[in-house]
Amino acid sequence: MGFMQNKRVLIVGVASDRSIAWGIARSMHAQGAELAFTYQNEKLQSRVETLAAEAGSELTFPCDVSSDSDIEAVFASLKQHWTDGIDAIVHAVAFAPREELAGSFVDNTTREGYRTAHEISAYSFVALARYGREMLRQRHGALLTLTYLGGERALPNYNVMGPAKASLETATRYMAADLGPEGIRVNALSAGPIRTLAASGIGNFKKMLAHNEKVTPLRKNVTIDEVGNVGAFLCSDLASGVTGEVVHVDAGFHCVALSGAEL
Ligand code: NAD
Ligand code: 0WE
Repeated sequence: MGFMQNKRVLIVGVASDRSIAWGIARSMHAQGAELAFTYQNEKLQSRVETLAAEAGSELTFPCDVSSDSDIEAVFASLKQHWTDGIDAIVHAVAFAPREELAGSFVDNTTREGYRTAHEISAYSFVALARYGREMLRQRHGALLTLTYLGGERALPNYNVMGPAKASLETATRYMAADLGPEGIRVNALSAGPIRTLAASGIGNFKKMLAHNEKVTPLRKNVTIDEVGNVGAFLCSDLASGVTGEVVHVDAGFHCVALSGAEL
């Protein structure tokens, strides 16, 4: 029996079969979870429906996370199918204007870009918790978000996404403190770089992956399945004592200052 048997999970952030959210969904499905998915827009609808079917799910709902009414509608619909609540919500969403993910942070970060990055990449996690709170409370559920080391340390081009991830990680701790008394856990998973749609078109991403593979303690890049397994664990009862945590799934990159390979 899988460790997510009888668990009901909402997955927000699948765009393709390379999405980190898809890696998490696949792992959860393998462990027996029942899944529901949202898709950002009609362009992604059929792709998400196909992937959902692969994971044994017919529950897909439109949701642009910048819209409170979209988020509210997702839980209203979900309640019709899952009347006694939900066990987990996975948030794997980020966005900043492309022009701001390159070059000088100070010169290229606009008021509007900063606002957008924070709204879509950080506030949306809080919004999902607000609207999902009652369903999560019913089953002592868990919330999980995806973050990146760029929220802790500066690196080229990540720019405005850095402060947005820092905000997301701090929100994770405040949410853990707020929702803990209701038995709801809140964690973040900090993944190493992975080639997904969100990484496509990022300058030098290929170089970054090649460099990473040489310098991480494990001397490799992580896969969406490796991230997926830890995501499933964090949303399961195996992690019943873990909340407010940021778990790195990055082949150890965060823990070294020099790899030793360059000496
Ligand atoms: P992805 O492109 O597959 O997923 C990003 C998702 O965000 C897409 O499904 C997209 O539809 C969704 N999205 C963007 N704006 C939205 C909106 N307004 N409403 C609803 N959905 C919206 O890329 P990914 O790499 O799987 O990204 C998932 C998460 O993982 C992000 O939070 C990202 O920051 C994080 N992450 C990615 C990496 C990496 O290297 N790929 C590393 C660490 C963390
Ligand atoms: O969080 C991310 C990327 C998120 C992202 C990606 C895009 C591309 C398309 C946010 N907004 C947009 N806007 C778009 O128009 N990652 C962790 C992946 C990533 O992005 C980088 C990285 C890594 C890693 C950008 C620069 C340097 C490293």
